Amino acid sequence: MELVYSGKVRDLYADGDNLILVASDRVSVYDVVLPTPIPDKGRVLTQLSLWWFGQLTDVVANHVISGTDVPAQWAGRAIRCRRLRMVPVECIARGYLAGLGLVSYNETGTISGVRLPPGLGEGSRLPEPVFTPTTKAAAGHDEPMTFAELTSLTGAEVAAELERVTLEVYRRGAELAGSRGVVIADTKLEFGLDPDGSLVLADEVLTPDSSRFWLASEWQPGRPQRSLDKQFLRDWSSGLEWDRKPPGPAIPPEIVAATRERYLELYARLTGSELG
Ligand code: PZK
Repeated sequence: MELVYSGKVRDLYADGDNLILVASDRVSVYDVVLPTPIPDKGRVLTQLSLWWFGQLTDVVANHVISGTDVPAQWAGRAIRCRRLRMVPVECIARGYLAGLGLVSYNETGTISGVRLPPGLGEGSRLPEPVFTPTTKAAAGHDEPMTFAELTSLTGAEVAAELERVTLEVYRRGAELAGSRGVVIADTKLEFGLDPDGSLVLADEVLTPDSSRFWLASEWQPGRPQRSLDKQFLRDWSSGLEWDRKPPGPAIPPEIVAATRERYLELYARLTGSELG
């Protein structure tokens, strides 16, 4: 199969008219891919994404053709999907302040043009989830875009639909996760258009690689939150003399095992079943 694109932790292949999206066991910390894989991470992310796509079929159509009709070497961690015309925008919904949303709030009191109340801090819950689209920069960093810029890129109708569907996916995901003790602080979605012009949810959805997951019992606004999936890796790596530039350090076996357990626990907690 032809490799179309290779990302930090995932790869995309073409199979005739279809695409095969493959999640690896690679893991990144501080944006650097480490040399040691986390066994089952690719399976957890793929199966979680497939589960969410299924939960969301009444909200939006998705690109999935099959989670099983994939080459045997990628069984469990690949999705066969329709090739779409992609909307070149990262559609982000934020329900809590973290990352670039926090930076924007501290500088301007706003995110994506939406004024927020004063006195919020790191990890604060927002009064309402906010849609914060960003450009997909070919190289370097993604830039926030205004709703007007989104409109000039996609047209008013698609822009309005992107906002509505992104916020609805976030609300539904956050509500379900919340009932199971998990905070979804924010999430990044990607959409395509099918040949008749209708919006289709693509890529991965509500996984720990595309979203910030916190344990509700640990959430405490006013300080950096503990990451549900990567906190062991962060704690271990922050004790090293590593400048957070490539190459990253090899992960010791006990940290690999603890991180793997966290991914499997996250899957079981959200979906209510163990990953086979
Ligand atoms: C597409 N990406 C990002 C995802 C990677 C890179 N259904 C689709 N149709 C057309 N293009 C894409 C998709 C999807 N999904 C997604 N780039 C193009 C990406 C996964 C692994 F390496």
